[in-house]
Amino acid sequence: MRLVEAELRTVALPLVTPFRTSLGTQTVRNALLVRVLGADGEEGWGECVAEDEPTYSPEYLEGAADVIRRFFLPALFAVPDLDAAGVAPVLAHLRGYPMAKAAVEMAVLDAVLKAGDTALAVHLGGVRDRVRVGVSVGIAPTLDELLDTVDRHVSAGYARIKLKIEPGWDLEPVRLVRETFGAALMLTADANTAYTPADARHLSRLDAYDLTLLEQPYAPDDLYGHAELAARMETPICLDESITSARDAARAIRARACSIINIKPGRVGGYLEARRIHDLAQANGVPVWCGGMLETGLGRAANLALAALPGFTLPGDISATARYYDRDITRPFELAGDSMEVPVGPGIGVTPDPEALKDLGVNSPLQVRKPS
Ligand code: OSB
Ligand code: MG
Repeated sequence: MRLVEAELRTVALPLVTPFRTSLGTQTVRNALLVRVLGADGEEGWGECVAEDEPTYSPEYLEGAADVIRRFFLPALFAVPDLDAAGVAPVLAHLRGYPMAKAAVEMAVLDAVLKAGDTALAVHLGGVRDRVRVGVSVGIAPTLDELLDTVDRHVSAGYARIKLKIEPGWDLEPVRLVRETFGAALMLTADANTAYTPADARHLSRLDAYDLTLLEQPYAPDDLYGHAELAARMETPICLDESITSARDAARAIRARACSIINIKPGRVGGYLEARRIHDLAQANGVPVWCGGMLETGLGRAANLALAALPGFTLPGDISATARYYDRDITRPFELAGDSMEVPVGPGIGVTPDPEALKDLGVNSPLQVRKPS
């Protein structure tokens, strides 16, 4: 396609319950959306998963919007025939900002696939029409409230429960959930970098609770620490924040810093790099699963397509719309048994509802046009 125009806008989706992790508490998801238009009327949508503040990753929403407008779009306007695979190479000389790059690539991917009447799952090589999914459960005000929340999600049918942990909220909630729900519950824990290697002995006590994995206990750059912990613990170590590219993934596997990888397309610069990590992990016998960033229906639809690839053998952080929002910008996504259906429509399979964009929008769309 020949890119002629793009629009950037932010929508604010209040969360149904506050989401607390070791990094902070979120009550609203502000999402940056990218709409691209081609010379032949092609239209595509992308979602940037950068959060309000640079806590989970160095990116933040306003910074992402700025780098897209100021640098990415001018570089892409200059390409006469742009396809999705061309986006990353054109932006490669601009360092960093994987979440901003992923959003733009997603929009171009959606536009090109919609124009060609191909579903994203088919394009990526998906082999499933439904994928098993889990819920990421935030740090609760009390253990009783945690048990209530987990009970609700287990009763709803979710295939796996992930507990957010931090120092002071780790062994006890994990033990209680394991004892209350029994050995059959697939249970994991995510520390979002809240520990250091000085906590290795303490974390090893999690081995008593048969977790499927422990996600990102240490700092993103501490591959060596994760390798030491992985050697010491029976619980498999999974990396999230540490993996921002296929090259990172190769290094982490080689260093034995993890035996499972959480793949988030935004964190790694897009769905195409996400697929490369999937392929590499599969070649190395490393299971992967699709992480989440409290996406709107746009990102959720695309994540379901990614999770249809064969190496995504563990349930993803892709929950039903109702677990996040009363009102989304797309049609709602629902749980069917312990799974969700992979969208079959062209592109990412959904488009935002103009009414919802109007009602939830926090600014008017910023239009950026190719200079003539
Ligand atoms: O670490 O996986 C994480 C949400 C925001 C930032 C980081 C993480 C998360 C989640 C939520 O765990 C996953 C979801 O979207 O349901
Ligand atoms: Mg995580």
